[in-house]
Amino acid sequence: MRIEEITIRHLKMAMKAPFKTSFGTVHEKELLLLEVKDVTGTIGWGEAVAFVAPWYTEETLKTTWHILEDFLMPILLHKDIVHPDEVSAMFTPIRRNCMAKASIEGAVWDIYAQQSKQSLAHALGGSKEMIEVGISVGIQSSIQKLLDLIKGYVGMGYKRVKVKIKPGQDIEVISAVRATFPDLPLMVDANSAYTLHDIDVLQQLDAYNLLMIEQPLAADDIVDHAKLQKQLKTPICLDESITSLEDVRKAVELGSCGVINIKIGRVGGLTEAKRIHDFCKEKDIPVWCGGMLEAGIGRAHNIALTSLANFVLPGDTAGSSHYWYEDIITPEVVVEDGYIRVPQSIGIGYTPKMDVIEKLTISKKVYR
Ligand code: OSB
Ligand code: MG
Repeated sequence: MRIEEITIRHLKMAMKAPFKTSFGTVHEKELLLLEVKDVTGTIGWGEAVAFVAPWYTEETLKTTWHILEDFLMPILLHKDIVHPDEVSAMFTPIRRNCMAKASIEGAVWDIYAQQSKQSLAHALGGSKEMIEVGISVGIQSSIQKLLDLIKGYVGMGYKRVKVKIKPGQDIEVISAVRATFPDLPLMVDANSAYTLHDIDVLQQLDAYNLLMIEQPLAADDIVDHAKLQKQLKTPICLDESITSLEDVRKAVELGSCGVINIKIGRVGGLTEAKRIHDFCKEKDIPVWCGGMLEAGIGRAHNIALTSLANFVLPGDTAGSSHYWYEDIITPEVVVEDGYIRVPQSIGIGYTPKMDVIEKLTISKKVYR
């Protein structure tokens, strides 16, 4: 394959409800959509998941566009590629900027799957036909509101519930959730809101039979997480701290976590995500697929990745209708009884809805 043309579209999508974490609130999602065309006319799609502000990691929508335009596209355009694994190798001279890299690499994987006449899931080595999904619930204005929401998600069949916490909105919240739902597979996500000074609070969480505590400490830390893990019964799951297989290797070696959240954007693409999956499988570390409030293209990539065998814990890939009034793909992603069926057709298995995409596009540029 040889990439000859790339169209970047900046989309703005209204969310059904704002999503609040310890680092901030997303009211409407803005994202970059990449339409990548190879010399034979095959089109692959990628989604850049960075937010407008650098709260979650340092990347933003604008930095991804800049890195794509000025560095990644000049490396990729008009070069012969045999396999998508080559793309991350081509990008190694560019440090980090993982979400920018992942957006274009995902589109190359899509083209590769289509041209080798297989589903993206199959191309990645995935074999599951159904994947289990959970739901991530943002910080709410009251505990009652949270309990009502969770009741609804449990009724919809979601396989586990993740509750966002932050200092001051943690023990009281989780104790109410646990009292109301004694058997619910439950976890919390702090998005780096705590330090080792908060060890008392974090140890109190051990009392609530949580599946894991996601990213309690700083994004750039694995040393304090190792100290914390030694003093907790509940496994720590790393999210923000993991940007590569090397990060995972070091975290596992130090004992910083018992679970890894893999996000394609955060680790620089599907090839690196697959490598992390394979390493964790060998080390007996369970993994699951995290989410970035993706629109349909990102969701499709998450589903394909989650079909790999060691994604043994439910992921955060909710159905399209959870966040969106209308998603940008057809059919939309449907969750039934907590499962998503992995598409078996060629490519990502969903078709971009061009009319909806055009309607949501606020700017666009074509590169050749
Ligand atoms: O930490 O996993 C996170 C959303 C935005 C930024 C970071 C995170 C999240 C979520 C929601 O938890 C995941 C999703 O439903 O897409
Ligand atoms: Mg997280």
